[in-house]
Amino acid sequence: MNSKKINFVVVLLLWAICLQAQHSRNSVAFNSGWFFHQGDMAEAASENTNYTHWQAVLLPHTWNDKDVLADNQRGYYRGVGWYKRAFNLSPDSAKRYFLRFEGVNQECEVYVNGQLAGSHIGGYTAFHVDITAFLNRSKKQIIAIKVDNSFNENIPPLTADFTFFGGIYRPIHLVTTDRQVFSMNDHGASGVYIATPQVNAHEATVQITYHLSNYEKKPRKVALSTHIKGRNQSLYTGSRDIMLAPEKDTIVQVITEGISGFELWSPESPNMYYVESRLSTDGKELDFVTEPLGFRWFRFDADEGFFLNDKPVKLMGANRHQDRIPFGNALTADMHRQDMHLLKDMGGNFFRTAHYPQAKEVLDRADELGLLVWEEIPLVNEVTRNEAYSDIAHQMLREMIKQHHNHPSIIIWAYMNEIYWAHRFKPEEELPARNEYTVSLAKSLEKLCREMDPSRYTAMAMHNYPAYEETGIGDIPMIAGWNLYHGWYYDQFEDFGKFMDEEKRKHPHRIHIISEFGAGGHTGIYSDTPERFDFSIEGQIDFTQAIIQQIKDRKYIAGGALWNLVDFSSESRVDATPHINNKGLVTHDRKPKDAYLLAKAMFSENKVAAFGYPSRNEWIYVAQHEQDTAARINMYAYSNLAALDLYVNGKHESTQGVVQGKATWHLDLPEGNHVLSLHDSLDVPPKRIAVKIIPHKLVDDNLDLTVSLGSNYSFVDERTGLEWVREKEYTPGSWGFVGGEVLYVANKIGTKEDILSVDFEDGLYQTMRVDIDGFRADVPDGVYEVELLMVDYVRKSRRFVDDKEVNFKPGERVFGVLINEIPLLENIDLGEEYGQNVPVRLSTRFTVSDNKGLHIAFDAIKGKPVLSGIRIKRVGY
Ligand code: GCB
Repeated sequence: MNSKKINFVVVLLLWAICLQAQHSRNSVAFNSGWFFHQGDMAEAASENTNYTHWQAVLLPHTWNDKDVLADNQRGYYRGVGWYKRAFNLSPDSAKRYFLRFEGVNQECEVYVNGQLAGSHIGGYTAFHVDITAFLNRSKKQIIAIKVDNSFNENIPPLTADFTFFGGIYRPIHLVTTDRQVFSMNDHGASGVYIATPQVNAHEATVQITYHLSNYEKKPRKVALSTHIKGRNQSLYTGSRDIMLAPEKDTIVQVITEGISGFELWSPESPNMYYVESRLSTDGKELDFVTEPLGFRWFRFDADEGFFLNDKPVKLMGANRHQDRIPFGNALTADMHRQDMHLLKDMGGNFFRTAHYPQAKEVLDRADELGLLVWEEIPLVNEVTRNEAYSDIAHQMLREMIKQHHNHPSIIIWAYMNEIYWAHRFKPEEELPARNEYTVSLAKSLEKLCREMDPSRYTAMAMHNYPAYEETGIGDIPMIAGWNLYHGWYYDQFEDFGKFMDEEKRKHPHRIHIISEFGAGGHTGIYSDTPERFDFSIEGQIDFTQAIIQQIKDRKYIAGGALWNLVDFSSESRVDATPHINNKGLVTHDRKPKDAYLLAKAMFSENKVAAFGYPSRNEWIYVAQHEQDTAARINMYAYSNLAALDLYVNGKHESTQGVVQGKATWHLDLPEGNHVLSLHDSLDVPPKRIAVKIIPHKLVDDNLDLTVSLGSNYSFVDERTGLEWVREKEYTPGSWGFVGGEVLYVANKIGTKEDILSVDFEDGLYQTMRVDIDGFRADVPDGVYEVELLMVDYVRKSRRFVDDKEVNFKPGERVFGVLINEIPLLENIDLGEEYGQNVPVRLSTRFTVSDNKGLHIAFDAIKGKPVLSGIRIKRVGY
């Protein structure tokens, strides 16, 4: 043979091998080439492909990625959006064609060549649409998809603290099969359901239930073969003949006992196996699917907590929302993966898919990384009392359980979150009927879970509200999940333990788990004296530490999931970062906060150590008296070692014990740059910090004093790093406020209202000194620019706001402002001239002479003057 011929044979051989590797089922990603139109459009479903008012998009896609951000508009588009694309396909009459949608929020109609081929309700589970009958014989096919995320009282969730992004936000696949297949019409699932009814460390029984479809008009005999395999290892191969009934599904169970030679699945060793299932006839493959399998068993005990493979495991981790700014919920597989790695690297072994079923990618990674999962359907805050709502809730539960049935990571199915939360807004007389309905819905969902999957536990997440006890709803699920925020929304940290111990006393046989606990943390808010609900990084640290410790101290608490792994979008939420719930352990762009590092230290078994303040490198220290010339800086490190040695600029500073995951140093540092390091053996990168001191006496020629009033924290504008230092009281020769008091609303410092149009500075405007007399700074003679920041706020304590208009309140806050007795403003009426929650920023230039310094005085005429911030900057001599 000449070499050309040899090459030819090799190519042919390779081709043959490739063909063999190709399976009869062909699934291709179908995410490119789409056009999108926001809004409804007559004829959108037609075969017309004039895309004049359409925009080219790549799936996954959401239309709300930008309008949930700070856009000075309340609300986000909830309505119809259309997706359309043409593609070439000459259908083979011996094949079936399906579209597999992994997630579309929340109602969807699929049109193929102008005809409705299928529809789906519910935004968080997958579904299949059989398009075979709608394909043109000619090559060109047009798919148009109508998606609607409008409020619909029949579809959960009705209300919730997260954004209901609309769109085809998870991938689509075009699946081509033969006419005998693993069912494509069983709730968007694979048609293969695996269980291990008996398993120990050496031997297991694997039970596989197959749903098989035959699209032919006559019965067909097929061979069903099953191959259980691990990496380079085969555990079982078997085959049997099955007679498939015509044009309907046949259900077959394959039970194989005595499977051995496997390694168990656990968080430390997540050994995965796969079940390959093949349908064939006369040696020709008809269909092929692969599903995951892990060998493990588990149980919960009311007193002792959770056991995996008979070993006690404290379930510690976080909840995870699926969005990311500025992509909304349209995340790439890599983004989902990144979150799972963050959780694993934090030392977590557990997470809750709050508040809805999540992407396949998430559960695949949970299997592979060894994360135990609580998965739930989105019944949040309240229910609608009608049949349609109940039917859809049941359908969601069925879909979730079927679709994710085979993931060894899943241990809990749940179906309600704080389902009495909205009680507070309902008429009192409605509550008994509402409760009765909710309880019966819970019973029915519970029953469905247990029937469909007796191998998992069931749960419900409750909050500390008496109706759960009064209605007995807490007794329905197998596990009582608790969403608790002691020391954040209410009470003190230690009340958490008291609350749980009381629950344990009342219900000694219940299994308890903490389904949520968390505090807000803003990476621009820092305080040496954190307070409840101030959003300071230190407050988040203290909360996280105190609650984790109390969970660890109680054996009967099976575990806890922090709220939330990530900062997530909640369009109508206010707080220190409007539109975002910032209880994340990492920021929305996935940068760890201190609480993440602390949790890692408290969860991890391997040795860990890290410096605190991962995103802070500059400290401005405010000298408190004339002799105060060194900056007092609190520095933290998080670790699970007993003690840590700190070195400052190469010199040993001190050894500090690690208490509940954290070591603290109070450093006195001169102005300048410093390098902090831990012992070399720990391999922790040194932390470089820059320290500035604002002296007691303001003598600096380049003075630029930026002060946050009425606050217990300093506020960093994260766009530029500009820090507004915490206020102090005026003393002669120095600077500070005169008179007034710190604003508290409902016992929380500052207002937590959305200060309109200044989305990076809300935390600065939100705190203020009320009824302030003035501000003095004994600056040297010269020209100064003086800026005053103030806001008339809405005097309410509320978490969510959907006001569409600015509220004007004339005559309630009228005052004058004088600088060194010269009137700057007379009769300013904040509520009338600007409106509530509208930031007011006034500035002027003023020449200080005769060593008089600056004296800004507020002259109250009606109501109380307010001041949130002041900037004094020297601009001339
Ligand atoms: C809860 C809810 C969750 C909220 C969280 C919070 O209890 O279940 O959806 O986001 O509180 O941050 O207020």
